Amino acid sequence: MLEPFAAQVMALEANYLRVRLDHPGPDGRRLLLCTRRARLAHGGLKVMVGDRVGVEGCDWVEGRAAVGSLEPRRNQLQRPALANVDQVLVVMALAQPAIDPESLSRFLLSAETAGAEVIPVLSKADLVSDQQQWLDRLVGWGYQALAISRHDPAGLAALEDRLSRGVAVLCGPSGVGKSSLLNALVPELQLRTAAVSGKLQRGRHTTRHVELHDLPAGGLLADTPGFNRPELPADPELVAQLFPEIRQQLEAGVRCRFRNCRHLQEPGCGLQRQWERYPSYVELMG
Ligand SMILES: Nc1nc2c(ncn2[C@@H]2O[C@H](COP(=O)(O)OP(=O)(O)O)[C@@H](O)[C@H]2O)c(=O)[nH]1
Ligand SMILES: [Mg+2]
Ligand SMILES: [Zn+2]
Repeated sequence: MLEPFAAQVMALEANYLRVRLDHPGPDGRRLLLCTRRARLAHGGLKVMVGDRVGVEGCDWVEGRAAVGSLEPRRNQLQRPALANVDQVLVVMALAQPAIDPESLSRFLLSAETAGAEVIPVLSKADLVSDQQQWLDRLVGWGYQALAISRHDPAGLAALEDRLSRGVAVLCGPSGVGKSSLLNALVPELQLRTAAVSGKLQRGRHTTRHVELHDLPAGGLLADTPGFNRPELPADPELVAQLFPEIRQQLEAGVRCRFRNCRHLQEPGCGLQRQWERYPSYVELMG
């Protein structure tokens, strides 16, 4: 084997990058702790978790090396900061705390900014008797959601089946069970999970960094620190692409008279407007 070796950044630590080699080294080792070559910094490039990199100067005994090059990103998510994402799992609890539709919608729209597949995951299904109502409502938003509970192996298996074996990330507010879900999917992980605290029924922030974990069936999954109000793009040109309700109509051949139709009230706009989130869309188009 000849350097540089292809690898992916699994985690960022103060001055180091933890990377995983695509192919194991001579002693079977795949994880290396790396410094950054100075030329990376000179290019003004900030390495992100999920980045594909070239690794050189390998010390197989100590498990150390250096990252010397960075490949162009397929896509990136701002919050959490993650590159080359295949699937964004937006986790919301069915109860404790109950779903706030506006917050769920905002998380989904924010997740769509990467251009990756977005899967709503409704957690703590064990706490409610009616999950179907929300699953049906999300079909109207353009999504095939999953209802799961960490106590229900069938639900976890259904989620594992949906994972593409690429890079997936758990997003959502704190306290919805993201870390619990990662622990259930990667049993040897003992991530700290916080008890839902006090009247607010919110968990404490216990996940501090973005980090990719190997899933038993293949693929990588990142847990992320919870945050409660994700950002949305200010540019109205980008907003329509964040709504599956619009994308699906355009893919099905709906015609608008203007090339750059804003799908508001333009005469000749073929978009059907009878969908639940249409008023939110209009508001975002400001
Ligand atoms: N009833 C129920 N509680 C859960 C489930 N998953 C997580 N929790 C609880 O929800 C709280 C927050 O969990 P945690 O995984 O730390 O959430 P995170 O902040 O999204 O990572 C903890 O008290 C968990 O015990 C679940 O499937 N069912
Ligand atoms: Mg957590
Ligand atoms: Zn239109």
